[in-house]
Amino acid sequence: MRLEKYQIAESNEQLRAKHQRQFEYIAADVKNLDDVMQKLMAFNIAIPSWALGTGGTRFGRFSGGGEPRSLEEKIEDVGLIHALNKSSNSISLHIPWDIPENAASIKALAAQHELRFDAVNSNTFQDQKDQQLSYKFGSLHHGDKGVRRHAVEHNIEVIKYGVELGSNALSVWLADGSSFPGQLNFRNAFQNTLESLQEIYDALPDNWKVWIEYKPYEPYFYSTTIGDWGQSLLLANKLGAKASTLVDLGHHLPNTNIEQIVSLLLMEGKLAGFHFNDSKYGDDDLTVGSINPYQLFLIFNELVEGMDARGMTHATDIGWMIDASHNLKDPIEDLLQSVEAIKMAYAQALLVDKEALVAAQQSNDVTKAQEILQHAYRTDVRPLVAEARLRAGGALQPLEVYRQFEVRKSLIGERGEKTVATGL
Ligand SMILES: [Mn+2]
Repeated sequence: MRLEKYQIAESNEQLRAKHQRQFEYIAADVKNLDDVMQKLMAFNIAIPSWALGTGGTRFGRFSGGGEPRSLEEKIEDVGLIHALNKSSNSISLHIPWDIPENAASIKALAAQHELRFDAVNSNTFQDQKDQQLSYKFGSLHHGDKGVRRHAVEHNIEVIKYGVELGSNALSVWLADGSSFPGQLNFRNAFQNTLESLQEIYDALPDNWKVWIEYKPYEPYFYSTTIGDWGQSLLLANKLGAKASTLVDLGHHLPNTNIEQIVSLLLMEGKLAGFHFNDSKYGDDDLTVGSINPYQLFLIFNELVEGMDARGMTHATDIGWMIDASHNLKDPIEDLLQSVEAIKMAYAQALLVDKEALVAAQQSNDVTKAQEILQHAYRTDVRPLVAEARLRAGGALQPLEVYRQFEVRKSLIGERGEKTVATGL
């Protein structure tokens, strides 16, 4: 299933007059309009291969219809998203859920959809079929050298798949931890993890990076061996320049000030990238911006400020990726909503009057500082984001086009009502 350019153009034509009025209204007040539009058009967010199917809850999985049955079909789904929003030009693979058997043909298929491959993700949180050495008590931190070696070799294999696809980063998330006091010696667990990561680091090609993700709890409930950004940064600093910290928005205890973490990681040159999602209580993996869009804006405000301070290119100097799962919504609709929410927060951050904010901070004008941030946040930037999509060849209203042309119905027709994508 592909959406043709004329279908998107047809829909845009119907909406054009109304859009133009709304765009001109906001554009009149944007000081650096051309710069903002260029940045919005350049900004893309990678789609993870595991987000195209209906994810499970702890208690069960309710498949939607027309889920992708293969890596090829997952690429087609990301292609659909990108055709609509022109903001999702890459796919992040999870090994072994999505092993590219024939890298050349997978790359060619992706290129047909104007897609490339983002970071590859390893998996040492599940035992694979017939696996002799179990990850039940951890992987890279395991007390048994044989288990550690097995996990290291898996990561090196994932790098090899990534090299074939033109990817240049390995993303490592470990479930390693403990559920009961006394179960682990924390120092030994950390040292084992560091040694294992060092072996993986040594296997990285020259232009590659390793991104170290952290998470405070779950699946284990007493300790996690890489539990927070401090532990991740400690490892990244010990490993070297190719290692840095990956921030997953859902991997913090409630009310953590994530924007402050982002600011300091950027200051240290150690912010690798982002896994976007939203949450109310824990690692809920909800649609980005569905629960706390203001926090997302505050994070983007620090990202823009911190990247500008280091002269970084917003679109490409950090890895931007969604990491969410869906058990209620159509995954493609959910992803369209997530990308839209990210671009809105980014657009709002670009509108912050930075000079005025610096002046307010220097004079301790707390009221003014709040006004400046909230003025940007309360600006309806949707016409700006839509205009950027239009100029890039996408749809003014991606979700409406998706529904208008009954894409899911076509996918069910092609793939069937009862299909299950690989993943959790
Ligand atoms: Mn993640």
